[in-house]
Amino acid sequence: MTRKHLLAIFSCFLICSKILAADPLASDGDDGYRLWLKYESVSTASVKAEYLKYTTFITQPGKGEILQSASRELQMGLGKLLGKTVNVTNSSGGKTGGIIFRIEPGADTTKPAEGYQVQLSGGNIVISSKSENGILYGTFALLRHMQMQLPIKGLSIASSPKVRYRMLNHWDNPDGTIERGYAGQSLWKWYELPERVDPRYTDYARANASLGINGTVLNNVNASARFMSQEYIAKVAAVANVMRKYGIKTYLSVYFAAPKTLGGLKTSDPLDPQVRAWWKEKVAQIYKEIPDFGGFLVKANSEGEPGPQDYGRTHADGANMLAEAFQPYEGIVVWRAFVYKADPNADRFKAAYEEFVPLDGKFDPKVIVQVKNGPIDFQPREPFSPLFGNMPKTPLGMEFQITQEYLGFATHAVYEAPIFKECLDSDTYVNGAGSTVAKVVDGSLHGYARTLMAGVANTGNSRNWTGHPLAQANWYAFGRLSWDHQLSSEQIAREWIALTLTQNQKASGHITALMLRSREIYVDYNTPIGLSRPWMGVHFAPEPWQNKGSRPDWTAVYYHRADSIGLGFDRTVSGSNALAQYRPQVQQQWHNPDQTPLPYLLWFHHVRWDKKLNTGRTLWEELCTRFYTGADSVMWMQQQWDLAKPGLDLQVYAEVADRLKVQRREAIWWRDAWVLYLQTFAKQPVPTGFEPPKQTLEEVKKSVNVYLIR
Ligand code: BDP
Repeated sequence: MTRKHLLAIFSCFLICSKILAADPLASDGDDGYRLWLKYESVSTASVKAEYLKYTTFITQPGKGEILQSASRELQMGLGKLLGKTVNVTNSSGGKTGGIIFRIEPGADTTKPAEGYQVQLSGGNIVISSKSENGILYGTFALLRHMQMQLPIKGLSIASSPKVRYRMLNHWDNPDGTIERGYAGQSLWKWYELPERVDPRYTDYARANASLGINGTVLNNVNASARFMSQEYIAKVAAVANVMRKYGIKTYLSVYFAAPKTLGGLKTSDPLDPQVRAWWKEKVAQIYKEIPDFGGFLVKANSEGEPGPQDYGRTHADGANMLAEAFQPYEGIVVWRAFVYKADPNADRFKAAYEEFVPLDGKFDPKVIVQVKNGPIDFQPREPFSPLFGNMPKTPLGMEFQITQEYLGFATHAVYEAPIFKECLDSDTYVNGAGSTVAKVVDGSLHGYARTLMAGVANTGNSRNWTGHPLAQANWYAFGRLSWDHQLSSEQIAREWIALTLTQNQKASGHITALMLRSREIYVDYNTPIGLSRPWMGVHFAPEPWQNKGSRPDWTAVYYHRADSIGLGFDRTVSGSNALAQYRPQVQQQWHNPDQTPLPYLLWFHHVRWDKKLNTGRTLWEELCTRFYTGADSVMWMQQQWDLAKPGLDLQVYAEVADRLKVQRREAIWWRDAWVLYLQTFAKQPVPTGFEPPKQTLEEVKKSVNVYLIR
């Protein structure tokens, strides 16, 4: 090699390294991995000085592994927040200026064991609880307080969970794919477990524990029987060993026919003694490996999954058989109520109620029935499920979906706290006014001993966990609400923004506004005035014209019922009468089309195209107004995001800005698809003031087909 060559290589190296160094997006940006546990250096000097005074030591009584996680987290957090190393001692020796963990065994037994208090006492910060879990939650609360740079003076936080089982449901498959997952592959690397335990599992557990989540179901509800094999139980045990340190119990979804397919029995009939013995043995085998195993989650006789009805038995027969296997242990059985039969004349809305209400009081006390928030399926907006309140003798758990199956996957920014809150705050009127869904779920209405809130996870192995950076807020919001459903959407958004994105007040204001309006904007361009779209397929592209499916409720036309007269599903007494499943006060809100609030109108009524709504516009005009203003409001979201830019990390800014561009394009896609398709029935022009779609219906259909092929 000549000197000239060497020089050329050297100067090329210099230029390349300059380019790399000059590119802050590629090298210096926030990749989102740390979520809301960033622990960035405290920037306000006076606050920092105060924090330094109270963090000279950590006192941890005993060697419990959850306490160790708490002190490890504190050491790490304080190291980053304050740039100091803090030692852990087993006694304060009367010193002041430290953080003391205080377990209070046998204290007030009426308080739930996981509650905690964090307060200034005797010159120390004292974190007290009746349980190690509570100390861990208190530790995270203190770290949250410090990350938000709040004053130590007058520090007094007391909190306890309103719901006992707060869990994520992963719809992850053994091959690494995730059903309805949009953030990469599964976090669980089954092929390398149990020997290699990915350190990321610890960060997953930290993130959940920081919100108070205490359970995780590792596999898809459309479950593989493989998880019941000895090989997989050993793998699950390795993951459970990590979760345990953070107070998280591990659960599995089960395949109801496993006794037959895996165990080689002739049947999986829940009343068959051999089948019952098989499950008992299986559960015992699991507890040998995982002594704190959480329990089973079951999807049975739903969307082709096997279940007790295959043998002429009921959901209660199936659930109780499994509950029997759990009698010697703490574990529970979570039985899902997501069922609907392939009956061409039925209304899917009514199915879960019809199957489950007659079984009220027939379930073993170890069973919790898990109900999706709405009667159909995680739509952008649904009325609350009429099951809530109508099974007073059976604990009903809430199932929310955090992953954005119907909310634009990982490209649309939709903050979900308002969806969760809307359902929790709905009044069922079962015991008079104020009988909210939240009170059903937290057990205060019917006195359920076991209470549950589950969220279908939106995590994957994307570096930032959730694909869309703002989707982290949905994981966060679910966790915070499962602990305390009284928190407001705005409070949670502000907290998440401060911990994750920025503490710049102006930027935070713009992002809060964007987040709080994002769901309504999405509904407007996607499914306004009570439209829904749970038809088969990828659940992403607009296909309101889809009219072929192996069953009627797997088509789009089944749901919107557009015809030459009007639009919407008549669920009043003149139609399917699904409304009758609600209490009279609820029926009253929705039975008269003139008084039904617009967000629910087409859920319950078939409305004429030319009907004047209370906005002064006809149905057709109102629909167009929503589709157009919804799609245009994405530009408003873009503006808000741009205004926040000075307070944001550049990598995060750019990533969200790009995704918003995609959202804008796809919002127009949705708008045009609906407007052009519905126009074939309404036979009216797009109202003045709105520019008619540039494409034809055929062109939109083609673009959707191309999408579906891909
Ligand atoms: C639907 C999903 C499907 C799930 C099902 C369920 O499209 O993938 O398996 O719910 O919850 O929303 O079981």
